[in-house]
Amino acid sequence: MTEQTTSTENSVDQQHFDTLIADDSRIEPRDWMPEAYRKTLTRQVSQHAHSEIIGMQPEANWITRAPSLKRKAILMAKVQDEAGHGLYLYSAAETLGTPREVLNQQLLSGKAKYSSIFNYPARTWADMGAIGWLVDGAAICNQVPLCRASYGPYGRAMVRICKEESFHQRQGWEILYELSHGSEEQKQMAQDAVNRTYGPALQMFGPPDADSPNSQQSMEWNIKRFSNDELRQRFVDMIVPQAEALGLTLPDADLKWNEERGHYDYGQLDWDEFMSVIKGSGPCNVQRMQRRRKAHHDGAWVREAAEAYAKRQMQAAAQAAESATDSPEVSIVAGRASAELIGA
Ligand code: FAQ
Repeated sequence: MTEQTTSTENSVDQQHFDTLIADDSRIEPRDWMPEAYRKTLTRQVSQHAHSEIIGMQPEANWITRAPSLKRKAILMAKVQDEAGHGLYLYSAAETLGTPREVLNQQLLSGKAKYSSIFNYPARTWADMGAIGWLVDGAAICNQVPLCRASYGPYGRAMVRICKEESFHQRQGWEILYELSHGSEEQKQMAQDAVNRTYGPALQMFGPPDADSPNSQQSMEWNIKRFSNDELRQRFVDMIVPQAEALGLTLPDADLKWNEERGHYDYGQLDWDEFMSVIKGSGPCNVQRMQRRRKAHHDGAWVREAAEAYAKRQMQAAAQAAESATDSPEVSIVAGRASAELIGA
């Protein structure tokens, strides 16, 4: 192929891609896409998958200490849902061309990021409520627009994830409601969990727009539909009345309704702390990574067994197909079918 043909093909491909984006259509794995689009999606989707997997840890820690059988069953179901989200997202990321083992290795080696929020400890049972209400709440706010992400497999995965996250948020809100309407000690425990989770939950939306290197391009490609600050504002506006309904306060002295803007103003977040957490120095970064590496190591036999089983199934299917074509009866039926196909 000459160089000229290649560049003509590239520009035709690029035009087709640009048209799909301009029409707010979907890019599918079979479609040509610019390398930078593939790269940013692989980055975002895999980081999202890693977050779901690491995000199981703070809550899994409380399964054995849930205050009742019902609470334990609900929490177990929620943590399993998060594992499922990780799996849908790894599958979506793989359609962009990077194998799951490579993505996993990026997490285990500490090269890949995952959400800052999961590097904070879950100190009391009330944290299960605060995580559900605020962390899953922030996740929904951020992820509902991602259901319309331009990359088909990501957008479709997000639809199911968001439905499950809504249940997660409700169960968290309900835990906090029970506690905040219980004894004084329980109410204090709920308030303390909210005080500790509020700031880090607001930081889940990412750095302020002025310091977000990826936002503009991701919005031009219809991956992100709103900026980090727009979604953060939406979240604050959503949780203020919910906190009132819970009878709890949000730990921000600057939080107040701004009539002119039609939104709540809120105070500065600690962005130095955020940067230190995403660079690996949060309170639980080391512990989270140690636990993940151990789980990966301990799960080696499961992966080996699953691989051996899949190989045997494939061999059995290939053998069955071979003996079926050897049978004269099948050959006659197959011959008839092909004759019908060509109209003979
Ligand atoms: N933590 O230029 P931007 C959940 C990084 S799932 C750590 O603004 P972008 C469910 C960012 O990667 C929670 N790193 O980046 C659950 C980038 O680094 P890079 C996860 C962060 O991509 C609940 C750099 O900073 N959700 O909670 C964070 O345009 C309960 C510059 O930032 C998703 O992943 C952070 N908070 O916007 C599970 C949603 N923020 O790669 C279990 C999908 C930013 O250039 C229990 N992702 N960074 O080195 C997104 O929407 C976006 O990727 C953002 C970041 C909004 C997170």
